[in-house]
Parts: sequence; structure tokens; C-alpha cells
Amino acid sequence: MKFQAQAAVLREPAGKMTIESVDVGEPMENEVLVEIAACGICHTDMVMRDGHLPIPVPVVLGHEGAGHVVAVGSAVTNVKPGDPVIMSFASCGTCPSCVSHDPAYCHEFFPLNFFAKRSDGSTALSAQGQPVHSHIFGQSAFATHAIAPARNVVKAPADLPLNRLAPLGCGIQTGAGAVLNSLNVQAGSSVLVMGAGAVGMAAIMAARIAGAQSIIALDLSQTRLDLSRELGATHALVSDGRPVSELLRAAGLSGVDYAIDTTGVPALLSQALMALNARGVLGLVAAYPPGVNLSAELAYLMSGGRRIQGIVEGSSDPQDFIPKLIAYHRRGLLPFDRLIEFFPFSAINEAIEAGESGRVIKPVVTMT
Ligand code: CXF
Ligand code: ZN
Repeated sequence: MKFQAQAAVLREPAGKMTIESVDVGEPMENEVLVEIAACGICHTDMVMRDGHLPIPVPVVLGHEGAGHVVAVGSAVTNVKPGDPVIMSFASCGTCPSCVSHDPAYCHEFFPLNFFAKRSDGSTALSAQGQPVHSHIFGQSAFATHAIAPARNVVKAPADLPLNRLAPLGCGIQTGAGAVLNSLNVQAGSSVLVMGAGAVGMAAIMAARIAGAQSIIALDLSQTRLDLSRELGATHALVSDGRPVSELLRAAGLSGVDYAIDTTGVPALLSQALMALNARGVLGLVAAYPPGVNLSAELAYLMSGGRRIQGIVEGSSDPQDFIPKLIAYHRRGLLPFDRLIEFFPFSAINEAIEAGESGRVIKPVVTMT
């Protein structure tokens, strides 16, 4: 059985998306069909759109979907039709990382999330009989309907609006998880967060939850820095071209125990390394295009026991971590809704523009 959905199709790299009628196939035995209520826009969607993370076209992007399960494949047991769900990233479930509940480091992470098709090569979508690539992050949720592996979906509470919960599946989980899971930020420590976008703001809120003593936001935008202070930053530094260590010194800070990069700007990474205290860690969280390198003085790293750590999706197991984030949100500790502005699905290109111009921190398109 095929039915029609509306999807925002990207037909050429760096192009605009066009909302088109597409045919959606049936879920395979381990998949679910979700009617999407809302989908957040993540910077990684733009990196994929522009071909910096190479993906095939035509394709439907979108990887912060939330909605209701409409149908399930014959082997699905974790959800049933009618359940509200938040969609997250795809993982294989059988590699050593997945078996040890670390699916963000799934050995198949890149094929499953970026190849825009199932492992058997098929896509869930077509238009005028031609395949349209699907399964971006196992979801392709810039659409009214998406087919996802059952492992990808996390049951959502019935009493919270799904459109607000959508960004938990990537951006919020990534920033909060970097602090609470990957780096395990300790109470009383100092945390530098470079970039006050959705991921950076989530990291700032999480650093407050962790009890960090100094939480330093660094960004170009004074408006964002003002908001970062409301969300937990103790210091807000305008990135004005001076090296990070100099900015910290001017703010009365000597160094930091943790630095989290959400910007992907190589010069800032080198500077952040030089601002690490002994035993400090630099967490790499941005969507770095392939081929971008970092050089560091080995004696400096070694002698202070300093580390550089790659972080994917906040080292989260979404099945456990998203419910934890919702519990923090209910207690008022993670007010990520303050980052969101909603747009109708038909205005997806305006929503993207609002995100890229920096006017909106987390645009979310709503389908229902
Ligand atoms: C991505 C960033 C690029 C590597 C995989 C995870 N995060 C999501 O947007
Ligand atoms: Zn993302």
C-alpha cells in the first residue's frame, strides 16, 4: 500500500526545498510510519544541504522530527499506532558500541544517518515513479510522514506538546549530553561554551544542572549572549578577534576545565586548547566537514594531561537520555522552549533563513 505525503524535497545541493507530493512506501518489519507533527531545523541539515557532508539528491532532510506512530512493521514491539514519539538518530543495534548502550558511536553511524537510504539500498519515498532519498538520520522528517527504524523513536509523554519536544532528538540532546554524558562536567568546575546556538545553549543549561561554577559563553552576538546569561552562563564574552585566553583573562578567568566547540571554526579550536587548565578537555561537537584538521603542540597536551574528545549526539542513548531531559524540562531546569520559534511547514525556507541569519536560535516547522 502506498499513500501520498507532502515533503520538502531538496533537488540540488545548496538549493531551496520545494514542498511536493511524494509516495511513501510501507514500513519494513523493523520500521514505523510516523505522522510528523513538527521538526526542528538543525545546522547539520544545512551542512548536508550544501554538500559539505555529501548526500545524494533528490532527498528529504530533517532529523528532529516528532509525531504520532501511524503503522508499525511486523517485528516492532516498542511502540504502537497512536503513540506520540520523538525521533532521534539511527544506529545498528548490534555493533560493540550499540551493545554497550553507546549508539552515538555506532560503527554504522555514517551509513545509517547520512547515506539517505536503507542498508538494502532502497528508499522509502518516490515522486513520479523516481526514487527520492529518505532515512536521513533514519527519519527525513521535513515531511508530513516519515518511515523510521523502530530503534530511532522514543516514546513521548502525552501531556507535553510534541512540537516543543522535537529538538530534543538532536540539538538539545547533543549540547546537554556533551556536558552530562561525554564530558561528565563536575560540580565546581569551569566550562567554556563556544557558540551560543541551540547546541551551545543546551550545553550552558546542562552545565548549570551539573553545578559548574564558571559557565562561559562565547559568541559574536550580544543578543545571544544576553540570553545565555539568563539560561545559566556566568560570563558572556563577545568573540571580537582577540584570542580566547586573552578574553578569559580580561574577564578575570585564568583557564577552563572544559571547552566545548559548537562553532566548527578551526582558529577558535586552537585557541581553546591553549586556554585549558591541566587535565582539561576540549570537546568537539560541531558538524566538521571532512578534511578540516587541527594542529596542537604535543608537549603542551601531554604535560598537562589535556585531552581532545570527539562527541557525537552528546554520547546519548536516546531511549534513556531523552526521558531524562524531559524530566529536567518539567522541573524548569532545561527551558529549551525559549530557543524555539515555530513556522508553518509551508514556510520551511523562511524558517531555514531565520536560523541561518541568526535571528532564530531553533526554528521548528509544524505540520499539524
Ligand atoms: C551530527 C554532526 C555531524 C556528525 C554526526 C552528528 N550531529 C547532528 O546534527
Ligand atoms: Zn542535528
